[in-house]
Amino acid sequence: MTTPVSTTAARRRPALPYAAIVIPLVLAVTTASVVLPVTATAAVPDGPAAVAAAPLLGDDFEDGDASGWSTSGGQWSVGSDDSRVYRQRGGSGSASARTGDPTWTDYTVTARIKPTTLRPGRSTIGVLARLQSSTSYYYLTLRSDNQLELSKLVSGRVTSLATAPATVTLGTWHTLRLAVTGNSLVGQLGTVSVSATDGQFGAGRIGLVSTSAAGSFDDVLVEPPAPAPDRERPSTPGRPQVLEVVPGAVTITWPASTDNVGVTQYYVYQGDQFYTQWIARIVPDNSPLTLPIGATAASSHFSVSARDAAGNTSTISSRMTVSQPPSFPRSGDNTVPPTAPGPPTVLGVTAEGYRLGWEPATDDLGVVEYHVYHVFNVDEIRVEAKVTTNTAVIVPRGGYETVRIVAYDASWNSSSSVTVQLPPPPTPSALPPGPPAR
Ligand SMILES: [Ca+2]
Ligand SMILES: [Ca+2]
Ligand SMILES: [Ca+2]
Repeated sequence: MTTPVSTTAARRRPALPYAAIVIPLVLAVTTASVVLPVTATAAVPDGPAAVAAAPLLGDDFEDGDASGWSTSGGQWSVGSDDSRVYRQRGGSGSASARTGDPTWTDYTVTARIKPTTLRPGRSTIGVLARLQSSTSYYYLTLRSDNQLELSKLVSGRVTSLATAPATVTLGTWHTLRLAVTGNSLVGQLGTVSVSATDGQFGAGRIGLVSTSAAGSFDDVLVEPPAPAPDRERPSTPGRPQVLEVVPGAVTITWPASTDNVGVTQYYVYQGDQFYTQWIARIVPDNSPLTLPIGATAASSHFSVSARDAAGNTSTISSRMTVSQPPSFPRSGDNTVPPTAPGPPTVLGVTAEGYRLGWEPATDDLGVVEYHVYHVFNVDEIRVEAKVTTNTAVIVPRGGYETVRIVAYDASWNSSSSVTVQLPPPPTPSALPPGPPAR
């Protein structure tokens, strides 16, 4: 019997019917068939890739009956082959068996068909779709003269819509597939396909047909059209938020993105200069995420984009910026920041670089750490040193460069700072003359 699949899963056998079916290529000759030593593997869609929506109907006849089917012409009965099959034994005249729902519009009907009697000429056997009455429908058939034919029957009058050469072999299973989608009609037998555009019948039941032919039918399956691919990108995620900053790391989250299907990934971007940005992590959701902060990053910025399973990517969120944290754990809840340290001056030039010094900052609880900010290459900014005393060594880069000192107390309150220009590195001509060359 036919099984409406809304209540139970399709009753098709999972392994055999829709797996790859090997069809011998047979050269059609009027007097004899010559079997070529070549086989074609018909890649009939199966498995997770093709199964997006539940089938509308499936019947493998293993329950031994054909309830749900109505017939006209022929001699229809459920019998045994390699499994239970629906057989049409009448080898003359037209026969059809129909089932399904007259409101079905777009779908694919698939069936395995084994012709057992084909008469010379235009003997046909196949599947039908969008049935209006027993004499009006679209149908896809195997023809005894080795053609795959897509046709339309209107009040009993046949219009051939498309044909393609195909190999039709008595006593062999053929998987026929007819897809009706809007005005598009596509028939398939393995790698052979036929198609046409016709809008006369917009909806209707499915069925099995034969004309001057007998055969067996099995594993009838009706599936809704594959869902349209998701082309809608997720919404832009919200600006990341800081949950916690500790020495060398920050923990962030962000307001989630939404998508018509579903967000599957977030790309988390990080940068340590205005113009830098790299993918720090790819994560499945906006759960708290801890990321390292580079030791010389004056500040680090974070932003995220969302992706769906189809690979659509949202625009990137607004940036959130975190200053380089002190190198010691935050303690206490003091709120009074240190005073600004004095302007840094170059105390001397050593092999390691410039030795800087500054007047110490003061704080109600005490200064714990100084950060030396160094700007060079116009706009590149680094924390070149984190020190506990009021001196530090930095490497001059040349060109216009500035430095400033920020003081931190134990509660990570930070001072203001005074920016000064760093003098250019000494040039060789300014150095004292060396010993005369010999
Ligand atoms: Ca069966
Ligand atoms: Ca989407
Ligand atoms: Ca303080």
